[in-house]
Amino acid sequence: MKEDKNLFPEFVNPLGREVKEKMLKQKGKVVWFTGLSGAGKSTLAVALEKEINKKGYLTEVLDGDKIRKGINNNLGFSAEDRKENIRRIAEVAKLFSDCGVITLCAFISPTIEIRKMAEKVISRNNFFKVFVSTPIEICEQRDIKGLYKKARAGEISDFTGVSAPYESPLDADIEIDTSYCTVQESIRIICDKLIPEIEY
Ligand code: ADX
Repeated sequence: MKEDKNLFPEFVNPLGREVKEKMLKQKGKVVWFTGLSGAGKSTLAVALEKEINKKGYLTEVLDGDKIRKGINNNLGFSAEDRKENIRRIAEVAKLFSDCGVITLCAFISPTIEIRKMAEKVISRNNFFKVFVSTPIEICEQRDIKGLYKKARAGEISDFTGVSAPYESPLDADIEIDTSYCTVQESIRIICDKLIPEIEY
């Protein structure tokens, strides 16, 4: 039987990003939080999600704990695994943002090379980088998950900031040190710059 392409035109010409952005009345974007474990990346991503949801924006939060339990549950913390972790996350974030969703990614993403790779997958004008620059002393004092203590005791290897590197970005769209800035202040600073980029 001859295939009738007109039966399902949406399969022949799938809806493009622009149509989806028009439907959602927002412009897709990946907001990428980088920083040490305990710096406040996920806290800020969740708080930002709540704030912009109130303004009517559709969002999705991706963070280390969620992704590493699911799609990336076969990856550890070697340099190679971290690269693969971020590569997959960047591809997923691209899919979401191509649907017009504001995608909030909270990952240590410790090296310039890794973040460049993510930015390349996602594309520069779709990528909004937030450096959560809370110093290691503060992250270690907080030690919410008790991981710094274990890393210092040698029970966890390749721990970022202790036995594995973290390279600070020099080109972030926004830098926030959560030891000075409250969550509320941080969200205001991010929104002032982000909203003009995502409003339709
Ligand atoms: S990344 O380096 O590959 O970007 P990711 O953000 O996914 O890391 O995961 C970081 C989280 O994994 C941390 O917040 C912490 O809870 C946990 N973790 C477990 N082991 C390590 C480790 N060796 N280094 C850093 N984080 C670790």
